[in-house]
Amino acid sequence: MTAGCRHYHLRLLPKPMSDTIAAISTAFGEAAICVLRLSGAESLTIANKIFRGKSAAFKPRVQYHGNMVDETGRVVDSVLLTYFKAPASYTGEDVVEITGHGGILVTRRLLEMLLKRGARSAEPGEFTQRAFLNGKMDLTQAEAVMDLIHAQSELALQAATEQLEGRLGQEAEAMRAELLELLAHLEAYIDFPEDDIDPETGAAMRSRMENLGQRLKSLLDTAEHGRILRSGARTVICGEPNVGKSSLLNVLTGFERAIVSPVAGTTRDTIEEMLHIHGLPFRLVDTAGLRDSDDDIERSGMARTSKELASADVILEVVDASKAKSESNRVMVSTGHRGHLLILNKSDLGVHPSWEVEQGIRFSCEAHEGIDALRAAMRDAVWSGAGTGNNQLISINARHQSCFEKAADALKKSITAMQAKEAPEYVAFHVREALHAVGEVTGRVDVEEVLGVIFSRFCIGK
Ligand SMILES: Nc1nc2c(ncn2[C@@H]2O[C@H](COP(=O)(O)OP(=O)(O)OP(=O)(O)O)[C@@H](O)[C@H]2O)c(=O)[nH]1
Ligand SMILES: [Mg+2]
Repeated sequence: MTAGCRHYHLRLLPKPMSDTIAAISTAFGEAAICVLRLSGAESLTIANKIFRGKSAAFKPRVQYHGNMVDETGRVVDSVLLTYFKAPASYTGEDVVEITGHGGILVTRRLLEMLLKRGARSAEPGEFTQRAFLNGKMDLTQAEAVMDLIHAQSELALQAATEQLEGRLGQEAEAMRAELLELLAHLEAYIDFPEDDIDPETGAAMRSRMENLGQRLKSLLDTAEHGRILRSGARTVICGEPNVGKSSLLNVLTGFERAIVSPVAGTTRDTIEEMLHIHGLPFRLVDTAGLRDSDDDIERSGMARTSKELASADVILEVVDASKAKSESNRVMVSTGHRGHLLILNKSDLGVHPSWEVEQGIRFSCEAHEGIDALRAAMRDAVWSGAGTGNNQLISINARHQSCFEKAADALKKSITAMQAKEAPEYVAFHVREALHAVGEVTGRVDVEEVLGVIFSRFCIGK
């Protein structure tokens, strides 16, 4: 994508595609090479205005060596040029890729030269947007490009790759096709108002709708995994002062991230660090110890701790297990939280018998004991479904979630309407709503057109 990847986002509104766009596609900074990209009908003409090589004719997908020269005839860089002829290119338009030397100044100069010769500076995501608008990929794939770039863990990368290959898009399209057929059946009844939906057809349609509802549900179930893969599982370390919370953060991250000291109340503010465990991203938060205190700063630190706990996916409750369990040892967390893990720290000093009844992980920051068990427990706390089911690597994002929720809702209404023997128009209205919502996932909302195609395959009365 363009340099400035961090600001990359997809713009869904169509923009004029008649012009030729140019951008630096590699990251900003010094590197061995840089890649500039042009897309649009004038790509080759514009590039050729400043490219001086042995050949004046460019075969697609062949690299040509030459010099880039400015308007005074001075050589700016020696480059390789590749031409991709429409529609066989990333964007579906004529594309030219120029590989130059990756100096900051030289890269900028090359872009300036292209802009001077008639290209427009591309907006963030515009190459991918063109690919979508030209039908080279659906919306889920365009989003996967973004996920792929931002992926920071193995599983996130794998999920993005699968989405880029079109797994989610195919599932959405299959559901859309099913909804279209249902709609076609319903429309046939609408066209012949004297016919009621006969009970057998009605039952068959209802079971197809229920089946679709199940498929929507299993996709919706992947939303949580999707959120965790994209932004990390929020993991809060909490416990009384001085039990070893900051030490735990340091052990897990592998460096001295937080200050550790024998003085209770050392950590006043929340400290965050990202780490990866078994291919999953965790956003680890070390917090101020919870205890009664008159100190204002410590109290506001504790207020933050409570706030963090409210939104945590995983809670690592640390206790000093070398000391007897007391009421105050375990005050913080209701063990009803799905991701609650009890860490019996300081086990190198011995574990007091009062802890033996607890389901905790024997741990020692000092002796590095229990790390593997903790890592496995953390993975299981957020990724219980991994390795099972067909949707294990489909992990929908918030936009997909909202579309599928709308679809599931509309489908439920249509099932209720069928059960209540409502008029077919009424059932069809909700099926159409579901169809539209599923279509939004892949960006296919030209429902009328496809309806025509489906109808043409049906004979009257069916
Ligand atoms: N023996 C032993 N000492 C530990 C262990 N973990 C931490 N400590 C010691 O316990 C003390 C407190 O550790 P911290 O990590 O600062 O504890 P904390 O829970 O972050 O404390 P606050 O920030 O004050 O709430 C330090 O002196 C650590 O060296 C352990 O596993 N064994
Ligand atoms: Mg601390």
